[in-house]
Amino acid sequence: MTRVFSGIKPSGHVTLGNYLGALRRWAEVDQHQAESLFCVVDLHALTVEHDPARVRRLSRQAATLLLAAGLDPEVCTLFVQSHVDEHTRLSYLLECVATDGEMRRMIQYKEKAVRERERGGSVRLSLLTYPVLMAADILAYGADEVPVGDDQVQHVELARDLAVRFNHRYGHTFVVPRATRPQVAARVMNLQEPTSKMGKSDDSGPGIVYLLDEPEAVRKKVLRAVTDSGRDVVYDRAERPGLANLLDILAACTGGNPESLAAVYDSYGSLKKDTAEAVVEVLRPVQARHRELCADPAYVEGVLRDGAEKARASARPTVDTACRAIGLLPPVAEPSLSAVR
Ligand code: AQP
Repeated sequence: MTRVFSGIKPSGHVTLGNYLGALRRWAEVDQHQAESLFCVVDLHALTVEHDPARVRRLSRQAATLLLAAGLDPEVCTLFVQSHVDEHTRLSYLLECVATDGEMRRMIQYKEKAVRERERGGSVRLSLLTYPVLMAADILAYGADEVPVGDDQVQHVELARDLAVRFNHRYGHTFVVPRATRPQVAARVMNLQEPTSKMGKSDDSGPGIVYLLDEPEAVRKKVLRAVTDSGRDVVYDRAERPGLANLLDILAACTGGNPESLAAVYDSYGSLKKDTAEAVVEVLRPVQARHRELCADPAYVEGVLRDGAEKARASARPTVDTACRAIGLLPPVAEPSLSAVR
């Protein structure tokens, strides 16, 4: 059976981009078609300036939202990355296979390093190396597929490269994974800056729709989305990015196709209005379920505890094999009682 792994980083409130690009597919498709593991990748949230209490809060919230979005712990494994030591064990081994140049080419590193410097902070070493940790997240579970939005495809390609290199040098150890992307809304853009991705750790603003936004806030943000100076409604990502973003969002929310939807509209106003309502309707059941789950935190904790146990059992054999393959001595077993006597 195909195995799927993916994760979400508690670096901010979950956005419509996260939902349309990743979460919804995990819940509606992946968990039913594959042996699936989904993870709140909290260690990744420590790579930039962070508030410890906020990361804990956001980790709980992300896990609750994954369940609210429809992940079913009866059919998939849901857990928190830092609860499973195998991720960091394997990450170091993969750092011994990755190169400095490879890390410095990562687009997210370049963009986030600039942003950290602009905010007056320093760039943490972990921001450079976290794509290796992400490779470990994926390879530890022998995942065949990694469903992600566009922005994470480069990192999954790195995981592929490291798997191939490790296998070549030290013997076959890892499954070589591949990224899968949604057909529409693989990169939802900021409504106010439609040439930039809608990012959860961006300074919050009217261009970002959060999964827990009230309907009125959603309507306001979508109705005020920056569009282009033209009047006709056409789908052209390069020349009309604001319009294309709205058509992508509408298509993703209604199951349509952005090009065909463009032909249905003759004004920006009606497109915005329908898009706003479509988003409100998509978020409504997720928000309702989130409210129910918030009233039962013990249930969420139980899911995460059981998930971590299952994840550990699943990752340990592969990580142990990788340790042996790369040249580490197996730990010396406890002497048995009879041998001591
Ligand atoms: N704007 C987006 N459109 C489509 N998919 C997106 N994803 C993120 N933003 C968009 C996908 O959501 C999944 C979880 O993302 P992540 O937690 O790994 O964070 P990220 O990819 O680094 O992007 P974010 O959410 O904007 O966080 P920050 O601001 O901290 O970088 C992934 O599959 C991602 O592709």
